[in-house]
Amino acid sequence: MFNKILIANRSEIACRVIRTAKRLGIRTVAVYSDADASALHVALADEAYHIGPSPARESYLRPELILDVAKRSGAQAVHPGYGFLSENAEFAEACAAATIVFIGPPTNAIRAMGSKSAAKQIMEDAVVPLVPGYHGDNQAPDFLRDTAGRIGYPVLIKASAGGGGKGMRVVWEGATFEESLASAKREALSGFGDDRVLLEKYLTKPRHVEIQVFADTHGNALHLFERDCSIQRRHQKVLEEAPAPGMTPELRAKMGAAAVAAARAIGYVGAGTVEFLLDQDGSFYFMEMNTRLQVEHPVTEMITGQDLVEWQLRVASGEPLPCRQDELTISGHAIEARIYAEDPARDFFPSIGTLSHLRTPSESTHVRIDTGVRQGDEVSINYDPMIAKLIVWDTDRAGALRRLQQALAEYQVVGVTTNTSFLGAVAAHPAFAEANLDTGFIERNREGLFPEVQPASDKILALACLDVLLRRDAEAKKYAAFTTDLYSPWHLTHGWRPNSDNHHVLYFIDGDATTTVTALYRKSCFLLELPGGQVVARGEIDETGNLLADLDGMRMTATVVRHGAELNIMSASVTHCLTLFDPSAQTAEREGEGGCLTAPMPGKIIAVMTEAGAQVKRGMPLLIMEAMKMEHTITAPADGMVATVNYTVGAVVNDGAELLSLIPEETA
Ligand code: MV4
Repeated sequence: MFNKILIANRSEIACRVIRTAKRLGIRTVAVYSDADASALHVALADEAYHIGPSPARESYLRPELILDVAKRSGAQAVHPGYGFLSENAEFAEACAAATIVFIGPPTNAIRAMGSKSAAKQIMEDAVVPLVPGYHGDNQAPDFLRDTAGRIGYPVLIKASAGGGGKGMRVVWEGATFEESLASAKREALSGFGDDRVLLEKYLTKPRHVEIQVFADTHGNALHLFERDCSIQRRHQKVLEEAPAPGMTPELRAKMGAAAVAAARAIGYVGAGTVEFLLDQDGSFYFMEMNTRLQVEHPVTEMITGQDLVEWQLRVASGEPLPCRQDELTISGHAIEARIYAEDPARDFFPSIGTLSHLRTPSESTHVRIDTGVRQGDEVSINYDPMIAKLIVWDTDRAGALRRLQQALAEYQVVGVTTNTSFLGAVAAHPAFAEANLDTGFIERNREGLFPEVQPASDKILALACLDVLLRRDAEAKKYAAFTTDLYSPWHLTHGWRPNSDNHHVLYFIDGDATTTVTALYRKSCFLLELPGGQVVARGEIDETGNLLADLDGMRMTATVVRHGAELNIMSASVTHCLTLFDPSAQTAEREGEGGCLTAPMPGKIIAVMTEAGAQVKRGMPLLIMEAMKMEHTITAPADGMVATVNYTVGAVVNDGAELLSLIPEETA
């Protein structure tokens, strides 16, 4: 077994490999780019070496930089993780040339699986089931068109050098074959530098079921059962689970045997995954083989109780497989959700920023979190925006699904937008609960997975108000404690006024809407006037910052996290973001501000008291707008000359609209 290994990766997979290495008493060497200088994987490793600038092509994808660190650190082996150099045959050869063990398969196996058509030929010879089709060298358009006719439409054209769905074309009828072929070849040439294609019968509602295989250097090979990865979006896996729903022992044995035969056919060593398309009639067909540890390997670990990274380390150091096939069993059901910093409402565009608040569900035998980030970390554009993998386990699928929904609801992230609500919608969808799975799941159930963002409920507004008011009280008490005049009426925050009903008015901007809540102070509680009526609210903020609330006698816990003027209210499975608008702060902000004057919120212009060219003095009223049932007077922030007046009485303006512009005196 190795004494020291280098992990040529970052984030969650690097942390995950380090965790197993530490448990086995193996010293670990991390590598990091500029952007990862304070990353978790660097902190966890025994040693860490800077390898270059943030872009992966200048750091993690540079074989010579990785090898240099391996030599300098005395690492005996390199674990590539997944992605990056994990399926780079040249890197694996360079490791061998430097007598450093590449923890992965032999390079010829990597190369053999690198070409779809070559892989299919190997599988055909090994009697592994293939989709009916053609993957030969004859690429003449006429021949391919005739072949497609013999296969029978619909037919799928795939780039031989492609993968992950790139360069695929579905052809529904012969009339469109030639143009689809030409288009697929063009895309293959530009994408992979190789325009060869193969043809397959197109399966209209397949599942993606993959088999985990493992082989050692002593001729042993086995499988660790299957994973269903059908829930994908644009060929990116979203949710994965093991075992596959509805799998029978007979089908499992057949698919497992086919996967092991595939591994043996290429002299495989180490962890590998054989991907199949499983048709509705129970037929299965080889799709491709991945020569690395997969992102989703934890669901296999959770149902078998095996540590696949430990298996990798043992096999790479020459040990035999830790188990025989008949010693492996399935216990329970596991589901993995990939938590990403991306915005489903913006077509899953990556969301970059600082993880200003990060609170995760507690880990247990039922909940595992593989992550590479900590609160305060930056999610940068340089890498895949995965925040974590949330893996849950229970004795059956329904139990695992409940655990998943609960854990997703407890996963709190502020500072970037995440896909947790989308994942929760998938997990809560009846079709998912019924295991009605296939690769078209997300497209087919789209409208149920992207619910319209609803306005804040009265409950959310009440929680936000309670948090604001309780924090203001706490702030005031803290301030009062530092003054000599402990009993000054100015320290009181309960809003008491002689001859009036003491109250606070809170303004919230909720998407495009604005909501006003009046909070009346009562003995030991607040009476909140919400859109849906009055609520008696009381509560406290505990030492962890949680809000313990009582709304009309209904008790609940919530977390309200500030991010600038934003309030992120998280309670049970609901997360809502409101912006607290403080008119006094807005005016204060303008004190020193020269230049243009913008609308503090959406509203309507009801009076204009100036004109372009007018000389004005600081504080002079220039314009009045009405918003949230109130009048807001926009005053001159400084002495100067009005340059432009951009709206007339009656105009409706958006938040931030430039109402007028001013040339301050010193520049006038
Ligand atoms: C297919 C198929 C239907 N019929 N082949 C997508 C990328 C690569 N993994 C192979 N893929 C497919 N090949 C035939 N003959 C449907 C897909 C497919 C898919 C497969 C697995 C997981 C997600 C998918 C999403 C779209 C299409």
